Amino acid sequence: MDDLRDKYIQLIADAGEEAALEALRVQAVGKKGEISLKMRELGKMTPEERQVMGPKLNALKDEINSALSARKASLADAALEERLRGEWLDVTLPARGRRQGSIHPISQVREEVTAIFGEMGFSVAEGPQIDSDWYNFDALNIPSHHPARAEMDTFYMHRAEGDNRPPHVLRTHTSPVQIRSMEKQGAPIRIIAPGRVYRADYDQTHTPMFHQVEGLAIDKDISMAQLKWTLEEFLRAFFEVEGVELRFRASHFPFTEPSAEVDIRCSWEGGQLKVGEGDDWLEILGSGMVHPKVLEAGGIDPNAWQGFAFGIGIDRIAMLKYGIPDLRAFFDSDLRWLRHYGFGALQQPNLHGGLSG
Ligand code: 2U9
Repeated sequence: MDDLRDKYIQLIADAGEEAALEALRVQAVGKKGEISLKMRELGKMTPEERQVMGPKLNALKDEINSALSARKASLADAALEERLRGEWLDVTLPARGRRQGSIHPISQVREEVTAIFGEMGFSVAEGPQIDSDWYNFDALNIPSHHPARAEMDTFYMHRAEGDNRPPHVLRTHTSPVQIRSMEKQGAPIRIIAPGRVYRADYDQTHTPMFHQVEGLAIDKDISMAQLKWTLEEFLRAFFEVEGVELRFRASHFPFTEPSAEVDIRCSWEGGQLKVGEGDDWLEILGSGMVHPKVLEAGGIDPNAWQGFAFGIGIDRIAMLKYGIPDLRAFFDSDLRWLRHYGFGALQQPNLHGGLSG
């Protein structure tokens, strides 16, 4: 009996894993285990022998069960210790930096422009980027022989032989959007049309795709004075300068009459633009009173209505506001350029002029 005890106590102490302990339990105290078989033999013993052996076998069974439980617990403890040794965590390590995206400067400027004109009562109109040459040119008083049509370096859509649909172009300005809005909603109207436009041109200040925002206000008695006020308000809000000063220079566009190019007073000290001070003038946008022929093309009676229109290059005013010298930086996939000008993931100028990120 003592041999049996010593054997199992030793085997239990040597067991290295839970499965081995379970096998030992079956071998010793399971239904057909060594000790259970011995207990069955009690029936064949004399009452005297049974009185001695019975309690001894019961005690042995208890002892083995306790040893099994104790060993099982200590194996579990050891396994936990081992896991904790392998899975330690240094809570003093600096946190891993999160890569954060940020709004593209063009999108940001477009939002700024939309918000400013929105407060003045202009809503946003959108339209197709591929349009017929009628919407892009004829409706804007640019007939086929007109030099402006050639000047605009237009991308024409390819047409298969036998395709008799009117020629389509990548819009060279957002003006077709205003024509479509005039047709759809009639007068009075106050809209801005921001969006992508396309011209075959590529250098430091031109990219084949760029962004414009054009504005249109038509009512019974809209005047140049209201155009001037609107543009002054816009430029003051956009450049965040109280004293913006504008200069209207007579110009010519086929779609407006009279037409004016608008400059703002500025200085270029140390290569940095300051709006509202200095002795320089910077051309910033084009504008004018909508040509009667253009009103007519949009289905609006030029004898009853009149209006102003303007066009602004979003990329250009974004470059001026944020000091980006090369337009191509906006469309280059190498974002280090933009980061350099304050548009990186870590510095994120937001709509309210602050830095976040
Ligand atoms: C309609 C009637 C008139 C929009 C106008 C300009 C003057 C203009 C340029 C600014 C910089 C184009 O992006 S740019 O190169 N635009 O000078 N745009 S008036 O006139 C319109 C538009 C739509 C129905």
